[in-house]
Amino acid sequence: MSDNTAHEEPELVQLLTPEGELRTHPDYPFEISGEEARGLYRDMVLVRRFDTEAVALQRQGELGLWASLLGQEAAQIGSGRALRDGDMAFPSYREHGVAWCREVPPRELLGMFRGVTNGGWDPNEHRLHLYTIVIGSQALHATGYAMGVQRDGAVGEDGEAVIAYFGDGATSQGDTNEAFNYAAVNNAPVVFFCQNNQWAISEPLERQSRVPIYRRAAGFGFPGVRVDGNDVFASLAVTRAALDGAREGQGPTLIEAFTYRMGAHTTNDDPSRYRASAELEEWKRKDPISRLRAYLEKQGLAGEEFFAGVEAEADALGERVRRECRELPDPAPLEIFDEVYAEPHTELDRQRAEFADYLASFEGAGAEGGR
Ligand SMILES: Cc1ncc(C[n+]2csc(CCOP(=O)(O)OP(=O)(O)O)c2C)c(N)n1
Ligand SMILES: [Mg+2]
Repeated sequence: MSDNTAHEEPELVQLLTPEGELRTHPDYPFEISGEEARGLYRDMVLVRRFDTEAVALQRQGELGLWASLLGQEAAQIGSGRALRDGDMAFPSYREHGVAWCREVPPRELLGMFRGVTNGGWDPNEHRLHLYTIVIGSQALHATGYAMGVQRDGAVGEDGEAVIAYFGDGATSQGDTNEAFNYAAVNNAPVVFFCQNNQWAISEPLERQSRVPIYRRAAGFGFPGVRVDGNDVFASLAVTRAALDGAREGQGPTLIEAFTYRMGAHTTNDDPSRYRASAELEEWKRKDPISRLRAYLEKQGLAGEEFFAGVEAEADALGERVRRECRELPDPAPLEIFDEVYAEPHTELDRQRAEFADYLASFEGAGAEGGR
């Protein structure tokens, strides 16, 4: 079998090396103030702490499940901070860093994984759609939404752009490929942000694609770019450029953020069964947070006081997350019927009444136990 592409070293946009050195890239001129760089560091540290706490809460039985973002902080914070307030994002289920940038309170994220809500937050308020578990489907939702933006005329320099997040595994889904094609032929203002974390549960990247993921965009007729997903500067610069392109009528871009899932797929998974620990060690050296810390230190942009301050903030966040998680109220059982349909109808009323009778059949619990 001939294969001309799979073994070439693909170009990777990198602005910050694992050693914390700044690089220039001809296509992505980049300048950042000390304040902004410190802000990105703080975001990443706080999001990592939130994630660590959530894993621990699951282990303690407070959450049913958690999907850790460990290792993917730069891809998410870089792209999340590239969004303007009015832009719309469509996440999968691991985008806690993006949710952080969209100011979704951490407890709202925990609600779904605790099983006390079917959603969590108001997508319009936060400009972040609800988490999507059905792999790749949000790429179509984002494309449809972007076509709506186009039809509303909300385009141009000050217009709205849309971003869809999904993983390497999702690129094998029909929905994702349909979204690519639909976005391309309609020139929709959408950015496809693929976090290639090298694994789809236990399936490695080579089971998803014969060519580097970003190159698949060419077949659909739009640009694709591979960015170092552990480099927050590059993730920010590349996403910002793609969003601006979408806004200005240049249509979709596929960004492949080359990164690594440092943890398990979810708390239900044990990666030691299918991947070598040497792989993990190699990626630890590319850690997104330590390279930004190295940059801040080398440039004299932050000292001990700053780092200790962020650490103290992380401790406070951890304490808050643990408390708020335990305080999340259980929903009244009959609420399950409330937001299934926009309008009530007789079949739903019948089901609700039947469930209310069932609840009332328990000793000491009336239908008011439901509502
Ligand atoms: C349509 C569909 N098929 C299968 C699954 C089961 N499933 C859940 S996560 C996952 C792997 C997804 O991998 P990837 O897209 O790389 O995202 P990652 O979990 O690595 O962030 C699969 C197959 C699902 N949720 N939806
Ligand atoms: Mg993956």
